[in-house]
Amino acid sequence: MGIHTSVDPETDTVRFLSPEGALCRPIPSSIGDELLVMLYRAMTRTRIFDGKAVALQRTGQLGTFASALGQEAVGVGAAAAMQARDVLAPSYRDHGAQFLRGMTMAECLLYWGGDERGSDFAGPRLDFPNCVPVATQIAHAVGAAYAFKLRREDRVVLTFIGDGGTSNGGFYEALNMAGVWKTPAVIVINNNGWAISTPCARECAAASLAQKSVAVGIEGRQVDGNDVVAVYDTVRQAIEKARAGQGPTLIEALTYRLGDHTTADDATRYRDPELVRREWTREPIARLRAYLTRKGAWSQHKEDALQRECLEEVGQAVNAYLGAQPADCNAMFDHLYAALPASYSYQRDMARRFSPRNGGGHG
Ligand SMILES: Cc1ncc(C[n+]2csc(CCOP(=O)(O)OP(=O)(O)O)c2C)c(N)n1
Repeated sequence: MGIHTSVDPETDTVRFLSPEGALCRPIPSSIGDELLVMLYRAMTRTRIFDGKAVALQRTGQLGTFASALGQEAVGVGAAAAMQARDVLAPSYRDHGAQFLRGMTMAECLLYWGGDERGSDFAGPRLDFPNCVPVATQIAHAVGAAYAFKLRREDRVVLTFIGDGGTSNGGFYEALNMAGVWKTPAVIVINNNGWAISTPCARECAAASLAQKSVAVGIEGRQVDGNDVVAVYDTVRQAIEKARAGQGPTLIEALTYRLGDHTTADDATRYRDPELVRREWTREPIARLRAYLTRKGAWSQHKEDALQRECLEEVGQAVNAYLGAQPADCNAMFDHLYAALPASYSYQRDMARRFSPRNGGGHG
């Protein structure tokens, strides 16, 4: 693969489905209706979960939450292209991908409820936990991928980063080493237009974020991140390439954050509602539904059944989360150090003393 001199945001963007759900070009024959329906179901599941998680936070039952509203195609499309033996290194907005990997909804709620047991996935044991420090997950992903290469293991690491995260120095450093070591890593930039209240154009003057691959000698691609088929197909090719020993790929997925940054944010304070309304006409779920419905592969009856099924699943997860025995106060000190430093030991002793579980709380 030659070094790209540019990635043209107008002409090089991979897209199969238009915002109206019409075909822009033929979908590869390897992507059948069964797979498309699976992707549709996974995106819908994520959206229904998001709605409930925000409601839980608003009613004081969840600490905070970063919704993936509008960006479901990026996480779902990318994770669907992975094998079980591959490893996911997620950021804090990637539960759509994590659900497909086998993280449960109850685990996700525990995590956002401040309980570290939510990061101890029963399913994908080797996937990384959520990374809140911006851009640090790229170094983790590239490091793990380098280890797989050194051990000659047939595994690929996939990681996500936001548009704002690509302005962080850690992103460049990790990307640089991914290129030098030719690690089997796929780095997906979730360009949702915003780093909290900072629009993408205010943090980077490049014509595209995919271009950042050029400086480190790796392949860069840009896809319509609201088209789950484009995300899936591009990530699948990048994973196959990485598995074949041909190195990493940087993929920029162009999407839009339809919700607030997190539940601690109010996006109406800095966004034009007219623009947000326009973005709602491009969102990924309605787009795929329109395509599938026109093909006869989806119907109102199936939609109603799916909505019921997802609400039921989310309801059960909420019950499991709310019914979970609170974590012991020692838990927050348990996995930090082999030998706890004195200042932390003191804090742990105080926590134990004041813990209601130990009959404390009154000093
Ligand atoms: C190292 C670091 N610096 C600052 C923050 C505070 N912070 C949290 S999210 C965020 C913006 C990230 O924006 P982007 O990468 O575009 O991702 P998005 O939230 O849009 O998915 C910042 C600055 C942080 N979590 N970590």
